[in-house]
Amino acid sequence: MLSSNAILFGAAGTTTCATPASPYVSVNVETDNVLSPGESATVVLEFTTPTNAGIVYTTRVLTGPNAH
Ligand SMILES: [Ca+2]
Repeated sequence: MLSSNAILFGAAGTTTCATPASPYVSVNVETDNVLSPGESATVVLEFTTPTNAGIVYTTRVLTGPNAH
């Protein structure tokens, strides 16, 4: 979820498999394409806020084939 006054910079698209529809980025989990036990991934989210007002967001992790 992302407040309507903000845009996720570099979003790959918008989720379609799980509501609410949300902008998403893909996470690099190495060449096996799996986030395995003990493995970690870091994601930097950048937002554009045309009004410079505060924004609200929550994150989700979706996985599986065509998880977005
Ligand atoms: Ca991996």
